[in-house]
Amino acid sequence: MQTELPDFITPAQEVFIRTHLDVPHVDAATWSLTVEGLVSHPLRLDLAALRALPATRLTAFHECFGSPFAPDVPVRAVANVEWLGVPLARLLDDAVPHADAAHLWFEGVDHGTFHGTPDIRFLKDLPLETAHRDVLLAYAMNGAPLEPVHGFPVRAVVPRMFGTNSVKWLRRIVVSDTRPDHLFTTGLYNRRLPGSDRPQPVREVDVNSVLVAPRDEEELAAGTIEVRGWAWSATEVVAVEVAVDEGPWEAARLDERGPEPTWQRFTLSRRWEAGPHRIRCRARDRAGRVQPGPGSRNSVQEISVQVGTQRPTGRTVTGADSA
Ligand SMILES: Nc1nc2c(c(=O)[nH]1)N[C@H]1C(S)=C(S)[C@@H](COP(=O)(O)O)O[C@H]1N2
Ligand SMILES: [Mo]
Repeated sequence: MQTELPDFITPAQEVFIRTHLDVPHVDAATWSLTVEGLVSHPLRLDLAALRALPATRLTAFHECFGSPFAPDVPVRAVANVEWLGVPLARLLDDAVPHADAAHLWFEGVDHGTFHGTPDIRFLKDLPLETAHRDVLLAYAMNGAPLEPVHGFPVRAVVPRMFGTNSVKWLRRIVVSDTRPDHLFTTGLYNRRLPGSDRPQPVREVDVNSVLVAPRDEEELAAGTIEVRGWAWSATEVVAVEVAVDEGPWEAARLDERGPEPTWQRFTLSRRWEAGPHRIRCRARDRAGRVQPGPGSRNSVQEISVQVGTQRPTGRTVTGADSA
């Protein structure tokens, strides 16, 4: 999949949408969020109570893992979003988890049938420590209330992790000493990482990058052309290289990441000869991970362009030109 992503912040209407069940229509007036299970003080907050708590802004990339049935297929569904909400840590501090609490279950309002399993809810879990440190309970995206498809009125946002962990239409957080045995936790969304033979939950994102210009199959005039794109990882991306045709790999200019887990812009300007060309980009992160070749969900992306000797007009060449 290729997306048009010119801006550092992706406008809400261009952010990809992923739902497994039916999109619920949540009435903000009756919605509430509970924190329950192994806690000394169970909580129930309505929207006004949540919004009255001190809020935090977080700009972060947002990436879908792709189909849990095809974990090795690249989808490159990615965006970069400014969230506003309440750190989950605040609610956990109020609720006071018991000493044996180790996992948090996040339950959405949505339910329905998923691949033949009826009556299922969307549920994910995280280690208590991770959730306490990172999770934001977001009620706004890019300065506007969440749209219904993106989880109105409140969703979890788990920075640096695949989007599947960021439960939309959040209604219940259960504090537990065990992981939930559930289709979306122990059933689907598990994978083997390089160097390990045990499947692990789909959590931290891989190092990845996407080309946004030129576009696949674009026709361009010969001369200086700038290649542009975005790179991101669970840690900072420290290098992006671009290869044209057989290479070599050339270092692109790469923006630094800053303190927040955002994506990073890369650009490379070079002169192009007329003819067909292919372009690839590959990112490396601070942990030393590099995007692999074909066969992985974060494989190096490749596009094809056609460079002509004249500026393309988008119209058929006329008789005078072709004579
Ligand atoms: N309740 C609920 N939360 C959910 C999902 C869902 O189906 N139901 N899909 C997940 C997946 S797989 C992704 S990639 C992100 C997508 O968020 P978005 O649609 O706002 O981009 O939401 C996650 N949270
Ligand atoms: Mo996803």
